[in-house]
Amino acid sequence: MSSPLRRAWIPALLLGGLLLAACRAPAPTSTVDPVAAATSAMTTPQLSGAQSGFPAATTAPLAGPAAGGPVDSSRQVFRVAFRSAAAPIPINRIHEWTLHLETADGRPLEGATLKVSGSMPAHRHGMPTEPKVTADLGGGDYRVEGMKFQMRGDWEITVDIAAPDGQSDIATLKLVLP
Ligand SMILES: [Cu+2]
Repeated sequence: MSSPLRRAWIPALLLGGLLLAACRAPAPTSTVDPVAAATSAMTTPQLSGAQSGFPAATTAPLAGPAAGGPVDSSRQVFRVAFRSAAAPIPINRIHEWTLHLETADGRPLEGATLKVSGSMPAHRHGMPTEPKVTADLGGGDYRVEGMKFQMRGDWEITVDIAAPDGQSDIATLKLVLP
């Protein structure tokens, strides 16, 4: 689990009713174990700085945003965008996402069956949770609960999509958590 993670802690406003984060000295570089850091982040929440907004690119990794996409699914059958309820995307905290699905021609995809999972391909591990789609919100929006990232770095979120008309495809959202 060694990882060349950057330890650039950035004092940040904490969301979700947490108190304003106090300014802290930067954590020591290169000696912080990611798991220990994640545990520390749980007791002393510190969210990373990150951009937000919808990048135009559909294939480049999304640089730690709280929202992104749309990206095309692998066979260009669907398009998928996401928004995290917690911004910036937190480390080691369960939070909720909303996925927005469209057909290739831009119509909202309602009534789809989705499976969501996440992985860090370079580390060959997944998320510590199994996210669940808990609501079809209409208009192509779906609520996903149980999102949790235990490490900073490069993630891939895989969305397995089965449309009511029988079409299916897989979309991959690439994400960098700084
Ligand atoms: Cu990892």
